[in-house]
Amino acid sequence: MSDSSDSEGQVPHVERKIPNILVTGTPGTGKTTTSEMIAGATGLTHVNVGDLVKQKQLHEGYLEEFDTHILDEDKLIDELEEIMEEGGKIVDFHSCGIFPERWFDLVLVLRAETNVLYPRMEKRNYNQRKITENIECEIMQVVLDEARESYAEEIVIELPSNDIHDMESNVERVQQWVDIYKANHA
Ligand code: DAT
Repeated sequence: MSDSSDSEGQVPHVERKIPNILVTGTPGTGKTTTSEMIAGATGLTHVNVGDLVKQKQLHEGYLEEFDTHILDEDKLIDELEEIMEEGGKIVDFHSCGIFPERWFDLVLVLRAETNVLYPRMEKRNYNQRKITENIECEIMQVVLDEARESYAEEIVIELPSNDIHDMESNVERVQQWVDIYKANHA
C-alpha cells in the first residue's frame, strides 16, 4: 500500500531550487542596504516592497499624521505571488506578518541599538512622532516577535546591524547559507 507521505510521515512538497529570503526590521536598521549587498553577493533579486507599494499604488492612500501609506495587503500579495513562486527573491519590508509563511526559506530580522538608529532616522527627516514610534518599536522588539509568531522558529534569525562590520559579516553569513541551500536543492 502506498500513501503520499515520506519516510518521516510528512507530506512531501516541491522545494525551491533557489531560496526566498525575507529581510525585515524597524526602519533604519539597514534592510535595503543589506538586501542590496546580499543580492550583489548571491545573484538573488532584491524586492523593495516599500518602493513597489508606491510605484504600483498598492495602497489605500496616505496617512499624513503617521507619514506613511496605508497598505493594501491583498493587492500586495497578489502582485508578489507569481514572482515569489520563481524563488531567488530577497524581500525587504519593515513588517513581516502579512506574507504567506510558505514564501520564505529564511527570515532575517535586523536589529540596531537606539543610539545608532536615532541619527539614521533623523537623517531621513522623519518627524519626531515617527522617530519615537520606531525607536519604541525597536526597543520592544516588535518586528522580531512578529517574525517569531509568523514563521518557523528555525528559519528566523536575528542579526545585529549597528555598523559596517555587522553588515559585512551578515552578508557573508547569508552568502554561505545560500550556497549550502543551493547545493542541497540542486
Ligand atoms: P532600512 O531599509 O532598514 O530602512 P537602510 O538600509 O535604508 O535601512 O539604512 C538606513 C541608513 O543607515 C543608510 O544610510 C545606511 C545606514 N545603515 C544601515 N545599516 C547600517 C550598518 N549596519 N552600518 C552602517 N550603516 C548602516
